[in-house]
Amino acid sequence: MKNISLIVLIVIIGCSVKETFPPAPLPPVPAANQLAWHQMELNAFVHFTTNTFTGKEWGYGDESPALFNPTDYDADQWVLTFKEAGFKGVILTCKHHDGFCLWPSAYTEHSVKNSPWRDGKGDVVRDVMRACKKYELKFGIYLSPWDRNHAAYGTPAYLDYYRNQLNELFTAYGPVFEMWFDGANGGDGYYGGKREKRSIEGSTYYDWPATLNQVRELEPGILFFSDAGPGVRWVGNERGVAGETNWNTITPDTLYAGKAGIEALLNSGSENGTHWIPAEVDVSIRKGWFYHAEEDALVKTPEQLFEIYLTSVGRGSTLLLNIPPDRRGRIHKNDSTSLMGFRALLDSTFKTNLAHTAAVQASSFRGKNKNYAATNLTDNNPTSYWTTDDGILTGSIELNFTDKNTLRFIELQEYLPLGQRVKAFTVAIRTPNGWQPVAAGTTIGYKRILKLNEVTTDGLHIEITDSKACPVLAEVKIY
Ligand code: FUL
Repeated sequence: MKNISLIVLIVIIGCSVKETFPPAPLPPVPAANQLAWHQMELNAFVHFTTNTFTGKEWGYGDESPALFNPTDYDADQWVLTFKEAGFKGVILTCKHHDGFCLWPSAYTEHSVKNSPWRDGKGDVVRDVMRACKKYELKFGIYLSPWDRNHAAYGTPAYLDYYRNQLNELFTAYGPVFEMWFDGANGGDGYYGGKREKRSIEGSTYYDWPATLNQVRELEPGILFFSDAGPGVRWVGNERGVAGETNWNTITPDTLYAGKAGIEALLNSGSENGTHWIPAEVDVSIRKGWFYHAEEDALVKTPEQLFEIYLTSVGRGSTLLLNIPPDRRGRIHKNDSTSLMGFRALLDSTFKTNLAHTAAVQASSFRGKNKNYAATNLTDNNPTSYWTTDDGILTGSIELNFTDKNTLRFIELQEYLPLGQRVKAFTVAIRTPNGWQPVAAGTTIGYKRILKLNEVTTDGLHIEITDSKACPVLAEVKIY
């Protein structure tokens, strides 16, 4: 009899111990550098080249380096402006499609070394990298694969040139957190004076795997952005809008930079994608990517930037906002004023997290173990989480406030080290007539923000209605 009780006891303990193991990761999961990238949320993009002085968006490649001559250049001013606006990284167009290099490359004459600026001794890449170190932002590199200046573009010899430049950049400058390859592949250009159209086979010409391996040797933690990743994918538009459904997962086999017609897929990712390749939202604060004085009145307002924040960061992406320096080599005051207004809007909107003041409970939590209880959702600690037993794919969370509050936003976060799971959720508020739905969403990912349109209530009900595996939520915030 005693033995039987002992066995029963061991079985009971065994069961409860088993259930309190954390959920197994649901592959694919993010790598450490991707997780760090998610947490950055806001990065600045800087487009600067001879286009700034010619008024073009895509230089033909025949622009004289003598055109590049900023009159009051100050890279520290750019980076400090970005820092004050809350940006965590900067990606610089070291070379855009026109081929002009913002550093004195040993492999071409088409660079700052042949410009009158600083008597040919200037180096924008070095200055931005140093300013990033000074102000503690991460530094990233854009090196256009398409080069309308280079005579060898379209032949294998150009690949040597491109790779030599990568070696140069990744040896002399760094650390580099992200490397950007855009999808503009081939077309007409100067090409060393030939002035012709050159087409390339986008899926094979660049032999990306070899190039990426070369860069990885020099910068093991690097994240590569392109339409297809492998580190970060394009979001499929340049309007600042990630998919309302936004999976960080996608199957990259059939993707390559520049492939036509993949925008919708890139925008939403795929629920059962084989790789973790989150979407990055690139958009310009102006109409164009480069500074043009005639667009001074078209700088996006703080309110427009705030809406873009909601459709990018608020949909689980990272926002890469382009802010181009002007002909002086400074961020124009219209842009910096707008950025500071944007910052002020973010700070005031997301200042008081009302979830802290609420009592929180869930329909169930894993193994009835407090390590996984709903209180983890409101502890402002993104490393603790609420989750359910394996096989439980739904669950509800209720927040009860002592007083009525007017609610404008709800922010949810999944615990990404265990993979992206939630497929659908709803939000309701308590009213005298029972629970009234006020919002609904599909994916959550790193962060999901939904508008609540100033509803007044003392209770909120979140229902996870579908999930790929037991839901694992890190935070719920209410503003
Ligand atoms: C595109 C380029 O063609 C644009 O000029 C800009 O650099 C944008 C960010 O990427 O592919």
